Amino acid sequence: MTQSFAAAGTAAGQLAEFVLAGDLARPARLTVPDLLAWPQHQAQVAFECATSGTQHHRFTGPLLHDVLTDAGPAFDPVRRKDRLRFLIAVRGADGHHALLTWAEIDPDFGRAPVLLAVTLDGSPLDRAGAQLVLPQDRCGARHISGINAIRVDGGYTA
Ligand SMILES: Nc1nc2c(c(=O)[nH]1)N[C@H]1C(S)=C(S)[C@@H](COP(=O)(O)O)O[C@H]1N2
Ligand SMILES: [Mo]
Repeated sequence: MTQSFAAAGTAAGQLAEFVLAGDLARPARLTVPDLLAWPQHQAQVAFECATSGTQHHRFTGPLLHDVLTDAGPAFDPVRRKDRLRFLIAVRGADGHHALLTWAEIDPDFGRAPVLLAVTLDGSPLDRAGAQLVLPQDRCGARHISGINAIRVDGGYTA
């Protein structure tokens, strides 16, 4: 089974989509073409993989922060401390997953320019599904391809 077409559980010819859910005022289902509605950014990245060595790729897409902000996360936007307990869980259709904190991508905190990529080396990801891109990572493991779910969770406490 090739990862790209299994990615978001779609048959060939259909658009992949992912579920955006959790503590959000406006949960959504988004296709890769839907992601063109936000300002597009570009990232030229190099990352190391433990099994396949160093890879170089160019990605374009919206900032994860912009897309999630428009979904209405359940914190008070003027109280910065309110965001600090929010987590973002991202999952690929093959079950590969990773957690980010909201603060990691927030312009007031870590400001990581994390993308939801819609193209990879110039090719659209419409059928393969959106890809998480973390230009700041040395290791490629968080570059989740074939995203099928993103969950924002504000319930985390120690
Ligand atoms: N959905 C999914 N995305 C994934 C992985 C995976 O197993 N599943 N592996 C990660 C790892 S370990 C690396 S190094 C990069 C690049 O992997 P590739 O060479 O298989 O594209 O993708 C990441 N994204
Ligand atoms: Mo890897």
